[in-house]
Amino acid sequence: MKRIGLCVVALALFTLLAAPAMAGETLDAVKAKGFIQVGVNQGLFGFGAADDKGVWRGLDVDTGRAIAAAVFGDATKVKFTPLTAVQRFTALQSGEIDVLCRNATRTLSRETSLGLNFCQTNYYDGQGFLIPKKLGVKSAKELDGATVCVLPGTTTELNAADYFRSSGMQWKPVVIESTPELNKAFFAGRCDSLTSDISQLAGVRAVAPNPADYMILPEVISKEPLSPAVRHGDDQWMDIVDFTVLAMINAEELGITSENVDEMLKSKDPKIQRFLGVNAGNGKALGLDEKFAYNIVKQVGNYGEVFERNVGVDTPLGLERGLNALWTDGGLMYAPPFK
Ligand SMILES: N[C@@H](CCC(=O)N[C@@H](CS)C(=O)NCC(=O)O)C(=O)O
Repeated sequence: MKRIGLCVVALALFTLLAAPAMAGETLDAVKAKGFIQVGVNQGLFGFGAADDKGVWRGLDVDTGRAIAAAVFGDATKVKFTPLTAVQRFTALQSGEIDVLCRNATRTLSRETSLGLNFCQTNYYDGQGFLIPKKLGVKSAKELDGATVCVLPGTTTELNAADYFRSSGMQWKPVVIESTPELNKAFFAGRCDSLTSDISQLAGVRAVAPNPADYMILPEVISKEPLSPAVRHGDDQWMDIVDFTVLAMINAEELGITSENVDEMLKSKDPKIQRFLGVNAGNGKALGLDEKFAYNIVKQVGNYGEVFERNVGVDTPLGLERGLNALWTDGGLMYAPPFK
C-alpha cells in the first residue's frame, strides 16, 4: 500500500513539475500580461505601417493579429513595436517582443547564430532592382558600374555584392541605415538603382512622386522567404505561431473565409469539422482553445483574404499571388494536415 502511495505521490509531483514546461514560457507570459507584443516594420506599406489614424495595417500586422485571435480568441489583444532592420533580432532575443513579424528572411545564420526559429513563411519574396525609366536600361545585366542604394543589416547587401561579383560587374553601394533617407536619396538621384525585396520596391514605387517614372527590372536575384520568427527553446510557442499562419493557408485550401466560416461550422466534411474545432483535438494539442482556427479566420481572414487586403492587385502595391498562390494553383502555399 505504502509503495502504491509513493507511486501516486511521485506521479502527481511529476505531472506538477512537467506542467509548466509543457505550457511553455512564452504562452504563460503572454497570458499573464493579456496581450502579444509583436515586432513589426516602422513603415513598410502593405506589410507593417500605421495608417493616418494610427491603426497598424499590413500582412505582417495581420499575422500578429491572427496569433492574438488564436491565443486569446481576440485579435485586438496585440501591441506593436516598430523596429528597424538592425534592431529587430535583438528585440526578439532580449524578450522585448514575443514574436517578430517584420519582413524578415529566413536564413541559416539567423536560425543558428542568432538563436531564432522561423515559422511558416507568410510571403515568398525575392530581391530586385528599382530604377528610374530615364536610366534607359531594361535588364540588371546592364547595371555594370551603377551606384546602388542599399540598406544595411539586411540580406540585401550581401545578395547584391554576390550578384555583381558573379556577373563580373562593378557596383558602388550607397549604404544608408534609415529607409526613408535611403528612399529619399534614390528619388533625389543619388543612386542609379535601389535594391531590396521586390514587394518593398513595389511599396516604394507606389508612394513615389511619379510612380510611372520608375520600373522594377525583371531579374530576381535571391530567395527571400519572409517569415515570422520566435526565440529558440520554446517549441510550443513556435508551434502556435507556425500553425497560426498555416491555419490561414489551410482555411483558403478548404474554401473557408471570414464571410462563410459560421456556415462552415455546419459542414459534414470531417477535415473542416476538425479544423474549426467542431471535432476537438487540435486546440488542446497546441495548448489553445478548440476554436483557435475559427477565431483566426472569423476575425482576420484566410491567407488569400489577408494577401488581397494588404498587398494584392487591388491595393497600391498591386502584387500578383505568384509564388504566394496555393500549391493547387501553382504556388508554394501548402498546409500540412490539421489532425
Ligand atoms: N528581407 C530582408 C530585408 C528586410 C528589410 O528590412 N528591408 C528594408 C528595406 S531593404 C525594410 O524593411 N525597410 C523598412 C524600414 O526599415 O523601415 C531581410 O530580412 O534582411
